[in-house]
Amino acid sequence: MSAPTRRLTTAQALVRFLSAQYTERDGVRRRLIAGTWGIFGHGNVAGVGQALLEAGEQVMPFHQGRNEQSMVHAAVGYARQLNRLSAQAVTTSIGPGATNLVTGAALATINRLPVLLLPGDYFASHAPDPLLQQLEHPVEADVSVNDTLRPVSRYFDRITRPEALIPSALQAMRVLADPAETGAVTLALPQDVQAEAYDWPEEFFAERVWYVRRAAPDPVELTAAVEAIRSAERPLIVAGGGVHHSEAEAALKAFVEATGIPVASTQAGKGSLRHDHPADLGGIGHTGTAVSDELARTADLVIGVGTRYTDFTTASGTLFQNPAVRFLNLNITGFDAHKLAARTLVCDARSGLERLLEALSGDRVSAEYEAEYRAGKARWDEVVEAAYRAGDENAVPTQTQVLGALDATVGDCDVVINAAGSLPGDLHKLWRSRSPRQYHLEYGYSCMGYEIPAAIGVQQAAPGTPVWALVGDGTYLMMPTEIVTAVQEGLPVNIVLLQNHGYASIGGLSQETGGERFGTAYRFRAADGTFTGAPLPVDLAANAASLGMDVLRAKTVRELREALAAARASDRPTCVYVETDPAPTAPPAEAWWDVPVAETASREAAVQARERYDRQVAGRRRHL
Ligand SMILES: Cc1ncc(C[n+]2csc(CCOP(=O)(O)OP(=O)(O)O)c2C)c(N)n1
Ligand SMILES: [Mg+2]
Repeated sequence: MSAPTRRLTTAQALVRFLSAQYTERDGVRRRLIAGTWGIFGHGNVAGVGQALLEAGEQVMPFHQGRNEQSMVHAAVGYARQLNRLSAQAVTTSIGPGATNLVTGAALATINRLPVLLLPGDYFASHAPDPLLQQLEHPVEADVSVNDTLRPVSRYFDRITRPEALIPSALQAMRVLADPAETGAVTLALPQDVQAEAYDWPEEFFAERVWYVRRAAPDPVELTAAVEAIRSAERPLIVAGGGVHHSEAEAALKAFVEATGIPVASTQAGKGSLRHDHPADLGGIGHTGTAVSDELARTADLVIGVGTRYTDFTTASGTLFQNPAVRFLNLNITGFDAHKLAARTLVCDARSGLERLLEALSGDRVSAEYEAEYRAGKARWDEVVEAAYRAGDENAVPTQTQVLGALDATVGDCDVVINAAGSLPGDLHKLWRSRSPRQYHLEYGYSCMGYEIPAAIGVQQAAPGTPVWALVGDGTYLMMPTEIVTAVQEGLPVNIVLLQNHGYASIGGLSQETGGERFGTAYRFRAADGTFTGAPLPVDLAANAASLGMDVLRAKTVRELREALAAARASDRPTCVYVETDPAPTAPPAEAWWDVPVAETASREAAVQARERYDRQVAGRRRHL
């Protein structure tokens, strides 16, 4: 007797299959692919589009996006909010719809966050070649524009026959659900194959649970790690995004309370401890706090937990200056664990911290060390207070005063989203995270335009939670269009739009590195041809209103506070628009960041910047 089959198109089979996939961790089961974002064109409308229609909203919820890149951002926001235990798919047409995915895919993969990409592709039959939007490679005939997704995907296949979907779909789910491998996963779907019928084995559509394992530490590595911690006098934990992905916050808290070891965090790891925990030192590195960076300079053991050690964290290799410093890296991937020539503990963050704590039994840092970092933390709290405080309620707020007003508005579980501009640095130094999911900084790719679509994904993942997308004017202009989606879906996301007429961040960086702020302000051309004229008469608040948001314009600190409270109380998508005072109220950088400066130049600013640069480079260490 032959096994039962079901006759469906490839696209219908894929949608049915995706709707039956689940993850499970700690006894909790979730849909692996909870919904599908889509924009239709000839590359997917009759295949995946028809299949989604036939499946219906109950089987596979569908969300309409405005731009393929921002659909990926929304999916990434969703997956991050749910600690990678649930993800979304994104279907696109072929050609421009597909290549618009590349930036989003890179962002997902670099941040180690799952998203399933389903771009349409050329006809597997090659019958109508070249079809509209098809790349004709004169030598490699099987290459399509979708091949641009290969380097930014953790798994890639082109499904050139219906039955080829079966092994690839299973591999795709494995990668999405695997904490050590996850990122963007691409199944490119030739247009003709999407619509082709096949007799699928019924078993392909059975419910399948992808168990998200908590890999335990290896006993030999554990013994060595315990020894390293016992013999350290000035240990410092660097908490990265892995703490959140693993939901290891409580284990980390128990570990630091037992050992007294303080925690500094990366952008992805901030909020691993509550900001007012005595062992929480705030951000580390170029955008870190004075207390974190001072401890990093003098630490004899740096314990990285779930961190990739980007240049911002290591101050481009200049931060860890103790000649005796050693590293111990607890990470789910061997790739990250081995960075900085570390001792490794390749395991899940939560299970690793729990096992370390058991094995350490009673070891604690000295009282002097604890008193030292507590005093440093208290000093930094005053820096935050000063940056937040607005003396005059009727004055135009500075950017850090905007953060102060938001700090006074949010509750413990509000989510604050940001990715690029001068805000990430200010937030890393100043934000007081009150809960693990509150601080949502995308700083692996630092992609302008992530914030608004990500807010939609976060809101889908956390209904009822106030969500704030913080955007500069440059970032807003990069990608405001997903506002329409928030309006369409009735999602009450909030945007705080800070107008400072251009790229304050890159302007400042340009100034420091000899570029004299060239090309970073949004201003009219002056008589000399440079962009140094009056600010542009662009009304971004009116733009947000035109896309369907409620808009509140705040001109003073008082108006801002009222507007933020009103936005939080509203059940409509609301934009709080504020022009900021450029007065520098943000604390300066406590550590360097390597941006190479012209080695030869005729302008004095660059010559001086290069002298400063050479002094900084000299401080770089290679940890071997
Ligand atoms: C997509 C993208 N393009 C370029 C950059 C480089 N970049 C980083 S910050 C920035 C300017 C951001 O301007 P705005 O949002 O107004 O924030 P501000 O710097 O004024 O705080 C640019 C161009 C980037 N991070 N992402
Ligand atoms: Mg700006």
